[in-house]
Amino acid sequence: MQRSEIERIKSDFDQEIEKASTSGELEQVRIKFLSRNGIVTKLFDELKSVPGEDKPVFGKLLNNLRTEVTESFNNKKLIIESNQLPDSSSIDLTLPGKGIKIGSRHILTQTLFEIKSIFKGLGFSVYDGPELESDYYNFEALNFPPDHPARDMQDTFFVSDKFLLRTHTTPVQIRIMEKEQPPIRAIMPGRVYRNEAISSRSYCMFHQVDGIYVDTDVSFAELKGTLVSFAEQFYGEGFKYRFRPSFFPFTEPSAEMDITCYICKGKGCRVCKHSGWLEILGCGMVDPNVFKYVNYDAEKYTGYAFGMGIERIAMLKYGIDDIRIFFENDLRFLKQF
Ligand code: 2NL
Repeated sequence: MQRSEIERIKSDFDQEIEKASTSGELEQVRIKFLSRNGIVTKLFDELKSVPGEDKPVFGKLLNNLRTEVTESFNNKKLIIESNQLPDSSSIDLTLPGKGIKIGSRHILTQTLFEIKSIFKGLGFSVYDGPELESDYYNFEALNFPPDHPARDMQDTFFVSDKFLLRTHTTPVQIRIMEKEQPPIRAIMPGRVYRNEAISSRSYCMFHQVDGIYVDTDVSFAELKGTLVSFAEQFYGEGFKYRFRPSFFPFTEPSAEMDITCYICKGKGCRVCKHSGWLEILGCGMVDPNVFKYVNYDAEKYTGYAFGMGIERIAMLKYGIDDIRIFFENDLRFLKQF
């Protein structure tokens, strides 16, 4: 055994451990130098044939070699392992996960859900109808005289002579009455379109809920009772209400319902234009002319009907002063609900 041999083995090992870059290559180095038949282990066997007086010197050299080789092997092992993906046993399943951000329903959808649920509780069914309507369902069957201003091109998006984007959800009522016989108790929520100048108060598209109840002996008192019950559930109790005479082509008599402005509690503010009242919906007794179009016996049946704009209701409830903000998808607005 010679000192130079030990030094050569050390420098061979250094070169090979430097080159090893995977745990497979590292294992090859371990087998070559450190296993039971490895080069370093074998050197210890050769120590037996070293003359007695040289033994302490070579024993020390070999021990140093083994310590250095083992140490640099372990260091390299740590480096290679830390670059690899952790195996499943090193994943801490008790760490808190990354939160998934979920969205929320649009404030108009929330308002609509609430309105629907209140009317369902009062015995109404919910119906749906087409947004592309015919002039017949949108106007004629609802008793709009041929020269009524609402038929004017300025208010209505006509698609052709006969077809248009519905200006209210009331035409769905006609479709239901054509198919079903009284008693009918139904609401129709949906999107409607108006060809109006866009401002903070009106937009070219909005949402409406229309309701109707037809049976024998339906009275205006029942209409009031139903709508007051709706308002109490939607706005909470403790407000005053009033019905003012109004006009719609499809109801006679017609009325609009006001409730105490709950922003100022009736004292007068910007939202209620200093009147203390908020108009929340239009209503009336179904005009017998409408019954003629759907072949209902106007002598036998009476009905009440009402309609409300969902944007308007939400604006009043939450103090929103510009209708356009509902459709801008600005998260700073949407996140508040
Ligand atoms: C409003 C007013 C209203 C109706 C809708 C209706 C339906 C049939 C017959 C008669 Cl089938 N009327 N619906 C009645 C009165 C008013 O809506 O201001 N809507 C936003």
